Amino acid sequence: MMNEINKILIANRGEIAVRVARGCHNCGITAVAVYSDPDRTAFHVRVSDEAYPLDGITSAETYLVQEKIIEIAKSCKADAIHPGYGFLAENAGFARLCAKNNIIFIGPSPEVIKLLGDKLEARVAAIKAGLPLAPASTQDIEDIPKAKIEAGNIGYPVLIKAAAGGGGKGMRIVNDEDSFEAALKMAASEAKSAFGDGRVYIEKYIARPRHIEIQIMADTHGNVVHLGERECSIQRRHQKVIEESPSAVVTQDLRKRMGDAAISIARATGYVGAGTVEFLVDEDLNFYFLEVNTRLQVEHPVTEMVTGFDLVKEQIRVARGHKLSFTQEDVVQRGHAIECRIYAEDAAAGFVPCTGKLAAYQEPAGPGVRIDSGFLAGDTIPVYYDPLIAKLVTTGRTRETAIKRMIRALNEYIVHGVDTTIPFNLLVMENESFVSGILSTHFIEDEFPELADSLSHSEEELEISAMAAAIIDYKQHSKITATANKRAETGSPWKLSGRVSGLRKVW
Ligand code: MV4
Repeated sequence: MMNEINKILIANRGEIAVRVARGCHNCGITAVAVYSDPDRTAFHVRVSDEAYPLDGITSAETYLVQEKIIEIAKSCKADAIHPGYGFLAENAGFARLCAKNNIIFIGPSPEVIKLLGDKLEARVAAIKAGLPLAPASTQDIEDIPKAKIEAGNIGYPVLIKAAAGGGGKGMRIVNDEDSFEAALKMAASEAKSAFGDGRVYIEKYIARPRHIEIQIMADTHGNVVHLGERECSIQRRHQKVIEESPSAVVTQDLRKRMGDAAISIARATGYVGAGTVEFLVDEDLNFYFLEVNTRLQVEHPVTEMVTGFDLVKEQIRVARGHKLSFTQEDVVQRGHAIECRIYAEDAAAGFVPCTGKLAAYQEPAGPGVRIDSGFLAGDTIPVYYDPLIAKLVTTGRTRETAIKRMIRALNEYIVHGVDTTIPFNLLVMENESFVSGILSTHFIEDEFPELADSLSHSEEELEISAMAAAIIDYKQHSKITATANKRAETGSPWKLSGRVSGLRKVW
């Protein structure tokens, strides 16, 4: 059952589209880009062999329109679609639509995407596969008195999670029985309006956990392997900022147990392709299953750097129906890799996007430096999408060397025209707790308490600001032709939107 793949349509933009195009070229495959109006001259378009317009501006008009992408794939005779991450990557309906049109979707089957996308079903699968989980309610909550009894049995504090959520969306911590009922109702109604699915469940709240995930790869011949862990504890608003492999706390024994657990759920669900099994690790190094991400993740390069495998190339092998190019015995983590995400954001103002023109842009290089980026000097970072500019990865024989190289590379990085998270990343690299490997998902609040206020912007506030920034950007475009010059005079539309007013710079 070999599938011929000579041409792949990349249904994404930015650094991941560039990364996938490189993977295609490493396999001798033609890479096809699609692009929105603002991305017409983007780097991902330039590195691809063919490119087709999606005619529109926002994600909802372009990268998310399944029919447009399928239409282009058919007319250019692409054999497969790689979704990257975000957009259509974990969309079971899109994977099904690809199959219906005889196009290979590079990822697991629609059934597996759907099953693991439902956090309650994923939990059931994990229990069946024998994975350790935090104590939790067994089903979604229907009856409030019953739920209260369950919460009491689990023991406060508990965390209410949305079945359709994931990535931290729609979660609520409840510290005592008195606040339980109101929190439950709020969580359910938020989940209903955010996901169209109000099902929620209760889990024991694990205090100060680390977020450690296992990379898995599975082929269609029954081979399932893990490629060790990534520690992703440093995050804000459930968005990761810095990731590394190996984790400072994972021993060979813990790695084997977490890896075996990840392989078990992959086998139990019939997983195919690249995936990530997320765990929380508590202060006593107990680990608890969280969820499975059915995509190639942003932070996959740290795994590539310590294992030496090209994950996109392996994804393509699997999609072709070939066996993985290696077995579990071949997987050895060598040295250390750290990734800093370079966002066009003002970290001091609570990581608010700060898009605009990269008036000057020069990436660092040298021993132990890898950069996956989506932009070139002179490019404008559009307001409409994720403001990730690049991922800076450094490696070394030891964690200490990787950190030193990261400091050197961050200092070498030249970005003029937008604020970036480079200064914040530098502060972390020089932070005593980070250097000692003392991490938790509360790292940023703990170590940078002055950011706490601005980090508590609600999802709603951020969304309103994003809309305001887009409107201002649109107006600037329609009024004048020399947008770049105008933008230089007026500054970032995010700032004009008033989002950052009243917020204080802390460095
Ligand atoms: C938790 C938790 C504590 N206890 N579950 C957030 C993302 C989503 N995948 C699950 N998350 C959490 N689940 C229990 N039972 C704490 C978090 C959590 C978190 C997890 C990983 C990375 C960052 C986080 C930040 C805050 C909370």
